[in-house]
This record gives sequence, structure tokens and C-alpha cells, in this order.
Amino acid sequence: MSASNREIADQFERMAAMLQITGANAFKVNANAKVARTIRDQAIQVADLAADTSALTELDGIGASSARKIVEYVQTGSIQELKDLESRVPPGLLQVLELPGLGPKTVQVLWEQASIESIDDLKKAIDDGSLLSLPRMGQKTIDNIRDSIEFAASSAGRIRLGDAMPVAEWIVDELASTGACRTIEIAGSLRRGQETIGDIDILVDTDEPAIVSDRFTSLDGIQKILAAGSTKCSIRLEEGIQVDLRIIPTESFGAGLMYFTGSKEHNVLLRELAISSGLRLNEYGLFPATEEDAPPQELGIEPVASGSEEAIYEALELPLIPPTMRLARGETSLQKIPELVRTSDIKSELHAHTTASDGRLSIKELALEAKSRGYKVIAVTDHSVSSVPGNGLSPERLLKHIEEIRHVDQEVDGIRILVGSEVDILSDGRLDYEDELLEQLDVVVASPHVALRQEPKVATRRLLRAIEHPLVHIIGHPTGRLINSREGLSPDMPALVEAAIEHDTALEINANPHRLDLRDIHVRVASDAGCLVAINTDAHDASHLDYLEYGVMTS
Ligand code: DGT
Ligand code: CA
Ligand code: CA
Ligand code: ZN
Repeated sequence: MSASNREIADQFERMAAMLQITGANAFKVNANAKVARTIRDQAIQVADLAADTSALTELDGIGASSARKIVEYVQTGSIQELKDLESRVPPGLLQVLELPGLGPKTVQVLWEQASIESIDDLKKAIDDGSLLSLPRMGQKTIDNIRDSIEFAASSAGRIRLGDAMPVAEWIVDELASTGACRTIEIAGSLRRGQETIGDIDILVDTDEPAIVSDRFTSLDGIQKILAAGSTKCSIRLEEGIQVDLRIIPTESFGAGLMYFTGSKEHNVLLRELAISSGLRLNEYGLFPATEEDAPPQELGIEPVASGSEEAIYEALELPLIPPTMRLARGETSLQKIPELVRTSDIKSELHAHTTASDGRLSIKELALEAKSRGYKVIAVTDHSVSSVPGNGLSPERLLKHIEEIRHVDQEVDGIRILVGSEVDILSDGRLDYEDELLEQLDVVVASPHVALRQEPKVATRRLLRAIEHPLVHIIGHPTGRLINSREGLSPDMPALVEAAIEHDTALEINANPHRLDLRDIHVRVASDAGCLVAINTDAHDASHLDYLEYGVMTS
């Protein structure tokens, strides 16, 4: 069994959490958390590097001792240091640490002074009043903890991009309708187009903060108002989404937008750059450095730049880095920003389903929908025979479907309708139709749908076989992962990319917000290498064509 990146990263994350509870120093905790992040962000299989620790230590943030632990885990399936920690910390305590608003200090006190070892223990201690006798435990703190427990029980954690975006856009519209906002911007992970969102961040510039915050705190569907101040309001919606609204002064709007767009790691890099140029960057602006410790804006110091993001990046001698690139993945050393794909650049949809398999639209309806969105080409790619849940087409049905598609193509002007199939990649890499049948198609999208728990090496061989197949044009959702519910395959992505280039096969970014597959780090590997990438929505209904935006943000 070779360990996936996620599995190895989880070990280090656990180690960081355990160290935190046992009161280890912050440096050690952060080092482990960083190792976890680095491993999670690799497109290669870290386990494959374990034969050579020097290859491991070349990765950002991985030192010799972490490298040894990775090797230990890959070879033995466990890490002794983590086992030792685990023997000291009750497992339920980690869940207590994960409650929003509960830091390691509090968790330590709960554990040592009230013998609380799980969320259940904590609930009991709240109910019987014993928590009140602990130091620094007021009624307010206890009410907050009770609320966090309820929230944790009701929410699945991070929300998918496609679930958060429509909510944020609705709130922006509501705030705009007050007529009191000079500017409204979505910030945070949502503006960066991350695949999942912890909470929604919205910034406004207004002369009438009371009007804006009143509207915000009286939106439909609010479950709880968490804060309602003059510069920050925070609400939780019934679907469990938290939204932070911040009111930012006009003169520092750019600095505020930049700060609250993050990522935190990108902000750290910018602050370091500022310091190395004798400057100081915070959410109020970019200032000349001073001897004093007090924040420069409080000392009446004029900022070098603050009103717009452009001005601040320029003063830092950087190009304007687009939000989707602000991830501390080398973007601050770029001389020039590559031209990014926009939704308006996409003129064809090469992966869509009709009622012939599991879609909702007929061939003609699908074509007209695509045409109305300005597309020039739509490929009809229904499921293949083995796909029972997808109502896959037998070879006979496909032959008939081909004729129908050709017929509708004659009938509908202004858009080219291609005949295709989303053919299953079977577990051994063979395709689900014979070549003679595939030869009759204009577009072959080959996708894995079953056997998605294969070993990385087996998955790599399987996908390579499909990539190398001369009749395959696109590999659909290459890993088969589902965000928040299924890890999917962990193939050796650089090897797939290399083969895809050699065989002129495109790899898909499936824009469905449940998938986003390829994911961002894989897309980066593919596009850096010059591999063809197809952004497809995999539409099963008209509204799914709107998913394009999420695919573009991932690219
Ligand atoms: P999320 O909500 O977990 O999906 O991720 P973000 O990035 O939206 O994070 P959030 O909502 O906690 O904060 C929004 C932004 O504010 C974040 O991207 C960067 C900035 N920010 C917040 N707290 C800190 C901090 O402690 N240090 C730095 N450098 N930036 C911060
Ligand atoms: Ca956020
Ligand atoms: Ca936030
Ligand atoms: Zn599909």
C-alpha cells in the first residue's frame, strides 16, 4: 500500500494539533503545519520520493527531520513520534480543539483542570455548571462554546465554491440596492476562487455604515448575528454559511481589499517584501518604516500607497497579481503575469449530456442553450455502456444517437454540434467501446467513474493507457474526486501530463463545483508543461453551463 499525499499530510496535521495541545512551542507546531500544507499541494506523489531524503528536503518547508518522518511513514505505516503523542492526548480532545473559537490554551485548561477529553465531556460540564468554576470561564465564554458545539454538529465544515458564490452575489446585490455603497467587493478565499470556502468576506466603502449594516443584519435566512459593530458585522445563515462584512475607508480601500483577499501566506510574502524595501504594509496602506512600534496610520504618517491594489503592487515593484494567483506559490517573483483565461475566451463546450443518458435536455435544447451563451461548438457526450447509474448507451443506441445528433446539427444554425461520447475508462485502462465505434465520433472524452480507490501506481497505469489511446481526445475529470466526499485517484500527475503532451490528449478541468478536477495544483503542472487543458462544464442541465466560471477560476 503506498500512501497518498493526503494521508501523509494528515499525519503532520495531526502532529501539529497534538503538539499544540501538549503545549509545544509555536515554532514546532507551525513547522509541522507547513509540512502538511506542502505535501497536500504537491502534484507528484510524495511517497515516491521517499527512497531519497534529499529529494524530500528540496520541497519547501521540509527539513531533515520531517523527511525522516515521511520515510518512516511510507515504510512502516506510522510515525513513532506521533504515536507517542497520541498515547498522551485523548483523541476526542482534537475535536474540541477544532471547535471554532477554542484555542490550544483553553483546550489545555479544560483537559488538565476539568478532565474534559471530548466534546461530550464538554457538553456535560457546560450543562452541570462545573465549567463556570474554571479560571477565565465567564458565562459569555461558555455561551460561545455551547454555540460552537451546536454549529460544529450542524455544519460539514468548508463550503464548496459553487455553493458560496451565488450566496455572496445575492448579498452584494442586496447591499447595492441600498444605494449607500460606493464600492462593494467580495474578498477572501472566494475572490481567490479556492475550491472550498471557510467563510464569505465582503468589503464595502460607504458614507452611511448604519444603512449598510442594517440591511446586512436583516437579510433573509439569518440564523444568528455574531457581531454587529460599526466596522465589522458577522452573520451566520441558516445553511451554515458565515459571512463577514467589513466597512473600509475610501482612502485605504485598496489596502483593505488586498489584506482581506489574502491569502494569509501571500500577505506574509508581501509584508516581507515591503520590509526589505524599507516599507511597512498593513490593512491601511503601504507606509515608510519608522522607528516606532505603533501602527503608522495612528502616527499620522502618510502612506506611499493605499487607495488601490494597483498602486500598492506598483510601489512594491510588482505587477498586479490577480487574486486567483495570490497563493504564495511563487507569484511574487514573477516579472510578468501570464495572460489568464477568461470565461469569454471559451467558445466551445466539449463535454455535455442529453436525455439519451442522464442529462435533462434534448440534443436540440442543449445546442440552443449553448448557442444563446455565444458558443460556436457543442459536443454531445453521453455516457457509455458500462455506466449503469449514468444510463449509458449500448453500441446500438449510440449508433442511433449519432444519427440524431447529425440530424439536429443540420437543423440548427449558428452552432456546430459535434458527435461525442463520455466513454468510461475501465479499471484496467481499457475503454468501454470498441475502436470501430469510437472512430465514428468527433470527440471522445474518456473518464474514470469506477474503481476510484485504486493504488496510485495502478491508477497511473490505467490513465496512461487512456491518454495513449489514439482515439481519445480528452481525459474527463481525471481523478474522479468529489470535493468534501471522495478523495478519488492519486495518479502521478507529471507522468500523465508528459504522456498527454506526447499523445496530444487534453486533460479536463471539470468545472462542476463538486468536482473541480483537475484541481488547481494539477492544472499548474499541466499548463507549466504546455499540456492541452479543456475547461468543460459536464452539463447535465442548462444551468450547469454557468459552472464555467468555476473552471476558469481553477485554471
Ligand atoms: P477561508 O475563509 O478559510 O476560506 O479563507 P480566507 O482566506 O478567506 O480567510 P479569512 O476569512 O480568515 O480571512 C480573510 C483574509 O484576511 C485572509 O485571506 C487574509 C486576511 N487575514 C485574516 N487574518 C489574517 C492574519 O492573521 N494574518 C494575515 N497576514 N492575514 C490575515
Ligand atoms: Ca473567508
Ligand atoms: Ca472571514
Ligand atoms: Zn460527464
